[in-house]
Amino acid sequence: MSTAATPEVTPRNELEAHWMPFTANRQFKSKPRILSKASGMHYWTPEGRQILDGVAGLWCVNAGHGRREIVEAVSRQLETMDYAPPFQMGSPPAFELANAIVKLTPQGLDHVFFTNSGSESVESALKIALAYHRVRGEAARTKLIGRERGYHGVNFGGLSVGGMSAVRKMWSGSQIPGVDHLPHTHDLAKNAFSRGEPAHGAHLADELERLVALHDASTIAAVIVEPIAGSTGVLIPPRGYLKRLREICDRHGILLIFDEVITGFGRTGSPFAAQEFGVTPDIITAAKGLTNGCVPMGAVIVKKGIYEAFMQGPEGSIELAHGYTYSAHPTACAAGLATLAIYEREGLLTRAKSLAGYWEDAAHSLRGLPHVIDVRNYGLILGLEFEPLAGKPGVRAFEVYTKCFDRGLLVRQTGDILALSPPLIVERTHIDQMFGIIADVVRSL
Ligand code: PXG
Repeated sequence: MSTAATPEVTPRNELEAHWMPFTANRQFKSKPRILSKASGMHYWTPEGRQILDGVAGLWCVNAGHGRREIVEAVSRQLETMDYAPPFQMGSPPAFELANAIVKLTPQGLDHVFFTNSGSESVESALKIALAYHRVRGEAARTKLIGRERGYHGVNFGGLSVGGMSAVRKMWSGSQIPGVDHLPHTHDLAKNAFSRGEPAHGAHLADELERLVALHDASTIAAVIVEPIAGSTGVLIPPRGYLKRLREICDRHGILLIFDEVITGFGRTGSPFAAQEFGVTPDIITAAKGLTNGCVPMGAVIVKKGIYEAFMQGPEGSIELAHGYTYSAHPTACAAGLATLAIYEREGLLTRAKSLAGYWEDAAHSLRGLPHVIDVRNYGLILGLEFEPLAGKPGVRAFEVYTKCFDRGLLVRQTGDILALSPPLIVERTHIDQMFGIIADVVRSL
């Protein structure tokens, strides 16, 4: 027994103060999973157990962990200048990073607005879309269209255009008005075990025509979709679907926003999914891989015409009343510049393409294992879906998740789906190891 004078600090007590995000706090705190060190493709637990990183942290550490060049760039920047106000002032790394980003984006997307996360990128993009129509004299275009099973972060705009019921329901009465949703594209009956883009479902883009007919194009500002939906379980776009969305948006003067928070920076085999799928949106939202996950940062990249629409009125007027204290933070910019330099030097933004075939074969070797009802993949992404346990949705995949961790592999679980998205430095031996562990765990269920 502990005494009042010398309280016994149990591990659980030490963990209590931190209200953990998107975490089953009580379950976690009774059986914690702690990571305390990382290098290359691996994490280590405090006890020294090595964990292979199958998810690049959380879809962000694309160049692998502990990259010396980023550490040194951040440290140099902190010593040179720790902070500079971003409003009405500028700092060199901000302009350098914006220039470096627009070299990677599809042609025509050449202006960058900096944020600090994916959620902030989404909020900024939605606000820019609404304001864009307004400054052009189309102020009635206030409606935003998202998609079922979309995830666009946790702030009110992103929550409202998002389509993840578990994330929305607590705030169902408090979402922003004027939002509608396209149907999701997940169709296991027709597309299970597709390799790459599923064949069936391009027609679902035509649902946008129905929403246009319902609301009238003159009231719709923008459509926002993830090219590949990540958080709701890796939903690959049906062949031709994104192109059709683009055509319908063009027909009706609606802006198309690609939320590339997870698909940006090489995940699909191209710098951005827009290039991979040959569809150019008007706005791209990004974050995560921009700084290799080292320093929080996001970006909204817009077409020239959008930026230019704002550059009017008195020259001394602030064109967009929006921004954050930490927009274009010098430390984040330094991390971003060092990260993009690594991506370029090591060819990481297209490396997923050369490994995609090997990845796909390894992934589809899981077909036929007990309870596996779908395997889907694109670039260096895997979605593995299990038949839910009767009356206990998510429990089966969570068991796989924890057993993988016990066996030394970090994966990501959402509902009854497991997602994999390893650092882009992954080697074939790591891929073999990942799928070997998953297969063993699934066989042991
Ligand atoms: N948009 C997309 C497409 C995302 O995937 C966000 C916005 C929000 O980013 P921030 O930086 O505010 O978290 C995300 C975030 C998962 C998982 O397990 C994915 C995300 C976050 C947490 C978990 O797939 N993506």
